[in-house]
Amino acid sequence: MVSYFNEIDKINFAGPDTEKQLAYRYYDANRMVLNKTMAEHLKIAVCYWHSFCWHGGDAFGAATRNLPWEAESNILKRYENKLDAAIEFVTKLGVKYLTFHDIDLAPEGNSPQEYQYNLNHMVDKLGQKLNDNKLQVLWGTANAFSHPRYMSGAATNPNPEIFARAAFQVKNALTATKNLGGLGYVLWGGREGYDTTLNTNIAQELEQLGRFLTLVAEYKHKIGFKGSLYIEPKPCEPTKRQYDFDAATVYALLQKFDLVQEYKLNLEANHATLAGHSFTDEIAYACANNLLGSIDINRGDAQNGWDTDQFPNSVEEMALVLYEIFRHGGLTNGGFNFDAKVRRQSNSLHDMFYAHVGAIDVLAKSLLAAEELIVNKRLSDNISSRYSGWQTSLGSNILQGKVSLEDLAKFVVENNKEVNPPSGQQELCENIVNQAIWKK
Ligand code: XUL
Ligand code: CO
Repeated sequence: MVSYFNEIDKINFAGPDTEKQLAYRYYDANRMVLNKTMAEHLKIAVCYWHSFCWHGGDAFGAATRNLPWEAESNILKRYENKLDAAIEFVTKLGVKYLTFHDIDLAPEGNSPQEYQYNLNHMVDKLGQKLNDNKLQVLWGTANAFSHPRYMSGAATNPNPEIFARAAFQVKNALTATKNLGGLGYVLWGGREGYDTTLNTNIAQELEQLGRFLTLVAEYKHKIGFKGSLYIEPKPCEPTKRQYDFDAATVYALLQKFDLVQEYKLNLEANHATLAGHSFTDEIAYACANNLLGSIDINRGDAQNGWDTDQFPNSVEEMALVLYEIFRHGGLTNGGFNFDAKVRRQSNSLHDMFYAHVGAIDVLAKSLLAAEELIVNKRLSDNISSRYSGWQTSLGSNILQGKVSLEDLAKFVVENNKEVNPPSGQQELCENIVNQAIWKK
């Protein structure tokens, strides 16, 4: 087997004082944190598409990245080489999970039959590699947005034959994910949205989307897939407005189509910021509604509002994100998928290592800060005391529906006293977070 990264050794934990660049300063896979190892909590995944498929092109320029696994004329062999590169990369990085789209893994071919043949072929190869290297699929998905047939959407296309074609892909990709023992399956809306209301029947398209999501959930149960189904919200890009805009919009869709029990959310940092939310707020909303499933971890650029998919590099931001996730018990089938790509000018294969190693350390350091906040309970004690009034008979009677608006009005008149609101202590809370980050 060819090595694509032969100058790189396996990346190990070396502690915060190491001088080595390709070493972990904080990510110590077997370190116990909140009763589990770091690796078990984070379930870090490398995504196939950005690292092994993307050539570095952008809207203004051509490829900048030379991917040596593509120097092969036989197309199936080319995809087998790509698989070798992916497995070498994740094993050297020391992480356990991969994520992929159907057509990242196998060539699409020129007919549905060829698509199926190629996918089955590559699933066999991947299954073998996963076994040999003790790796797992965090989630699989289908790319129903790149091919020109999907230019007006997949499930929300005006043409039912395109709907059927997307169903064909999702059926195959979900079956493949199940056969590979994947922990989850993602539906990202791709082009499920519109560019102008002038040519769009929104009510019709929403009905189609609801039907599609229902068909996928039914099929999941039919084949006995035990993993989780996730929807990945994104407000726009590629379309002007997407139907899965953010966590709250997807929650409304799930309720409308009676699918709340079937889907959780795969929340992506850069998608939340495009929707105008901080990532922590988006996660908090999902947790409050029992919808958190998995995380696509990346970041945008604060000045240019598009999906730059950069690797996370701020412990200040990430500590809040991880605290929010872990104070609600962490992820079950989900993990942290690096849906992130190196910059177009980072055209050495080594840049992929620098990117992942640095970002994994950011996650690990942030997890330690989250642990400190959860264990010292200063923030959660503050919340408990702020809301303690709801434990009194007045509070519980209100929430249990035992009092009417008139009862409350009478209570206020009889009680006749002004409430002195206590401090919300935001600055103190923010100091407590920084102290947890700075703690050795
Ligand atoms: C696009 C995006 C996708 C999904 C999977 O912005 O995030 O890569 O994660 O289709
Ligand atoms: Co994503």
